[in-house]
This record gives sequence, structure tokens and C-alpha cells, in this order.
Amino acid sequence: ASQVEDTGAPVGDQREPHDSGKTVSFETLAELGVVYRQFPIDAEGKWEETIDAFAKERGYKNRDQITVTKEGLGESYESKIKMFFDEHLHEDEEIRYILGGSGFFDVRGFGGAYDDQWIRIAMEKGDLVILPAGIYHRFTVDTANTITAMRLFQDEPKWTPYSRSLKETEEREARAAYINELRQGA
Ligand code: KMT
Ligand code: NI
Repeated sequence: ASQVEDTGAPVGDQREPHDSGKTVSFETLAELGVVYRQFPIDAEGKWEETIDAFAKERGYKNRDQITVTKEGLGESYESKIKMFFDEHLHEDEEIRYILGGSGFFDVRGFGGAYDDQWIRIAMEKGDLVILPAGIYHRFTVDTANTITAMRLFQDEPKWTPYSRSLKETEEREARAAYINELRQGA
């Protein structure tokens, strides 16, 4: 994966790379509380033990799988991917491990050089990302239109997306806690 900055609103097809040509460091991601790891998917299946160990260490007791494809979603495909691409936050972490296909997670910078700018994380097979609770983000498939991801979570996941467009997100506990953490880390 590579990180690229994508400053603008999506112009044209959200699935296009929209590559600004600027590379964002992993350090910048880490400063936003975003964890990015690679656990290559090997033919022998060793990756499963690696993921099990990682999940155990972080207390992710549960997991499931999500597949986003035109075939799988049929009529609702276009509306579904537009939904994923609406800027939002959650009250829990969002953990995704890519089992196949590819796509982009965009996260908003906060403070410093990337304040309120989109940072695009290109995700492919073997990539894992943890988006902290309270971070503004969005997701899209790329032009290949297919991705399969493992979703990891602790207990009952609180994945309700709170759209930034509704304006109340700034008042949310998870947002306040996130910003507090960033300030303490700075
Ligand atoms: C989400 O919550 O936006 C998703 O899970 C998108 C698909 S996961 C690659
Ligand atoms: Ni989300």
C-alpha cells in the first residue's frame, strides 16, 4: 500500500485513485492514531495464526467477513458504495484486514500540515488498518470493484456511521475523546 494525499472533494468517480502525487508518511498516520500493518497472505495459511495472535493481543474476540462486489450486491451496489464513501465516524475502532481485492480508506488529518485534509490509504490483500473511534473517514472500492475484508471487533461492534454532514458529530463523546488523545499525543 501507499499513502497519498487527496485534498479535494471527490471529483468524478470516487473509485479512481485521485492521487495528488504527495506521499504521506506512516508517522503521520500513526500520529492520527491509525494503525497500519501488513500480514501477507501466504499459501500455507500461516497468516491465520498471525492474525489470531494479533487479534488476541488487541482483545478482538470476534470477527466476520464482508465482500463488496457488483455481483454480490446487484442493484444496491452503487448506492452501497456511495454510503461507504460518506464521511463519518464511529464510536468504536474500525478494523479491516484485506483478504482479497483492493480499495481505499480515506482518513481526515487533524492539526499540523494535514489539518482536515484527506489522507488516502490504498489497501490491498494482506493489509490491515485500524481506524480509531472518532476519526472522520470514508471507504471506497477502486475501479476493480471488488474487495473482501475481515472485520475484527471486541464485543458487540458499534459500527453505526455518524455522518459528518449531520453536524452533530462534533458533539459526540467519541469525537471529543479522540481529539483529546491527539492533543495529549502532540
Ligand atoms: C465500512 O465499514 O465502511 C466497510 O466495512 C467498508 C467495506 S470493508 C473493506
Ligand atoms: Ni466507517
